Amino acid sequence: MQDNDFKNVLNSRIAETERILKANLPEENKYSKTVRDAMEYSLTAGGKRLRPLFMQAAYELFSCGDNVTIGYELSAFMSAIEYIHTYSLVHDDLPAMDNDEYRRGRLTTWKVYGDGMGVLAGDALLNYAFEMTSKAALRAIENKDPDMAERCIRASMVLSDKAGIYGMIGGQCADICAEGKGSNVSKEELLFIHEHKTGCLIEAALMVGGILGGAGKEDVDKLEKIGSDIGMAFQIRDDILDVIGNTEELGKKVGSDEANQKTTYVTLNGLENSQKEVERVSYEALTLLDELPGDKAFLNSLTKMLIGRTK
Ligand code: GRG
Repeated sequence: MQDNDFKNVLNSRIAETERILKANLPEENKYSKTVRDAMEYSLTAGGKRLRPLFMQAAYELFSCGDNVTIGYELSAFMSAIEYIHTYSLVHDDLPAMDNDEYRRGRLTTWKVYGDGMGVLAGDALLNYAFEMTSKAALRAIENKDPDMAERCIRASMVLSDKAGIYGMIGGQCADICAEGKGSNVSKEELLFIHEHKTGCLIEAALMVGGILGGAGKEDVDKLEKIGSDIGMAFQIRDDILDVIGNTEELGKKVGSDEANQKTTYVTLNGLENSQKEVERVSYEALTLLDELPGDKAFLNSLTKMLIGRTK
């Protein structure tokens, strides 16, 4: 895909994703308005929307090719994964975790609404994500589409598995436990943290897209491996950006890993080798992507864009 074509498609997909994310938010209620506002605040603060974009692109590989209309089920799951991702950031920024005041260039949710409301907004986003995926399954049953209902249930299982104790929460736990160890964190431990905290949700995005689109087990396994590689490249690049990045562009402080004497891929392997690893695992993902059906041009360009990302 030509650079300009890719940028145009990317921008229009981000705009459509943002429309869906907002449209799918829960109704307002006067007594729970504050938490609803905090959910919306955290969700509409920008962000790259990578997980829904990856999900949509994987879905398209197995349905009718490029630019498929986003139907009810895909819209529900694209929203659910971004709600889960947003909840994880809202909770990660809390005083009890990273105590961060800025994210995506704006004050963090707890800084605006208070830490109690920050906890609740994260909880509400997580609960609401699975309300959406359950509704999608129920609607398919009511529409007498057992095949789609089964896909929704399988996709929901993957999402809960990858976001929970076996996935992102497990990774966050390992990360918190490693904090006290300063620079005495082993490479094995660090890879576990990266794979789980960052990789699992990217794996889920691709797997859910594939499952909803009708992919068989073998292809879903390949999507999982591709997600794992992209997640690893993404996180190593994140470690690099914490050293060479620009606060304005990133929308958050840089240099925090060094200030916290944190072990990162960069502290273990140096900047140059870290970027080489970003490229190696990204190309591994691209090679595996070639084995999947459908038009891979958008997924290919999206993965390549992340190799040198600056935000
Ligand atoms: C609190 C359960 C719980 C988990 C938190 C995601 C996470 C785990 C912590 C956030 C801190 C961090 C550096 C995570 C690594 C993953 C990562 C780079 C997240 C940011 O994802 P982007 O860059 O964010 O896609 P945007 O803002 O673009 O949506």
